[in-house]
Amino acid sequence: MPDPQAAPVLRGAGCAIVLDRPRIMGILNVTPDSFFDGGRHAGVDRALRRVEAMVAEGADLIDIGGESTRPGSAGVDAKTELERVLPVVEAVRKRFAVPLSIDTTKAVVAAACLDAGAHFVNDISGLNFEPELVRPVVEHGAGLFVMHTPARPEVMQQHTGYRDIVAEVLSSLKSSVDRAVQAGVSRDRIAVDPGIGFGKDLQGNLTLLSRLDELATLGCPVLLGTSRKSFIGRLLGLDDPADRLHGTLATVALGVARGAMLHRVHDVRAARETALVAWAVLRGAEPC
Ligand code: HH2
Repeated sequence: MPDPQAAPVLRGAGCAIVLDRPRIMGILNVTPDSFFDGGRHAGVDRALRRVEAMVAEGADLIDIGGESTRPGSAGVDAKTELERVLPVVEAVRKRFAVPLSIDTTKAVVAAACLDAGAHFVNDISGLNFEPELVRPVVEHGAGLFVMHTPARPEVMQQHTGYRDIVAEVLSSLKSSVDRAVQAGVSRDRIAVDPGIGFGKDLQGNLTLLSRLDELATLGCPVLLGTSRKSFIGRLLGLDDPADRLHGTLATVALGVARGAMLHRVHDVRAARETALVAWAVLRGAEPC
């Protein structure tokens, strides 16, 4: 008999993340041009050092990306993306037991990284750019993060007009989840993400964050990615992403209060401590 009190679990290929407390996804961009950490961790040696540091800070999952999706970026071809991420996935898998997700919209990149031992795919397009990306996910029994974006990064900030942003994001994510399930991904392998900063203006981001709890109707764990993003800079008049940690932590705490159990961040220790204290206060009890 399943225990009705048991915490939900998010399954990946050969691993499971127990959502008995908020969990932290550490960002590892092996790109030259990501908006915050571009150029800092490219190459296997630097990437390994970064993973070691994030694991020591308590990361529950590491998200490896080889293509910047900042607003206006044109993207890279699959060969370039693979040359960046594949050696890193292989090396991290050899050295660390921490679950890995590959942040890609390309089926061929997802397949190669899952073959190399990644446990999850993080698709910012929610299966819209390359719907066939779902196939390697099914074949490997991998987990899948589906995020909302209305368009490709190059043009997404021309698509920030919504009649009801929460309803539209919900309906798009529901379609992503339904397509994943129809293709054979079990529901306990899927998490949803509203895509903060992706085709949203300041008001849109704030509306989504203030009504984040409505994503629970999708029946999947919620991943939130606000880390050092430009809406925080706009709110506080801070142009440099390096100055946006405190603003990020406010969104982590309130994201926990509104049901986000996974947080994609650059600053693992700060976000983990913020999330765990917020969780304890919310429940009036220590994390078990
Ligand atoms: N944000 C970014 C990239 N991938 N994936 C999910 N699921 N959710 C997000 O909010 C999200 C994401 C953008 O941030 P970052 O990776 O730091 O920058 P860049 O795209 O410039 O590499």
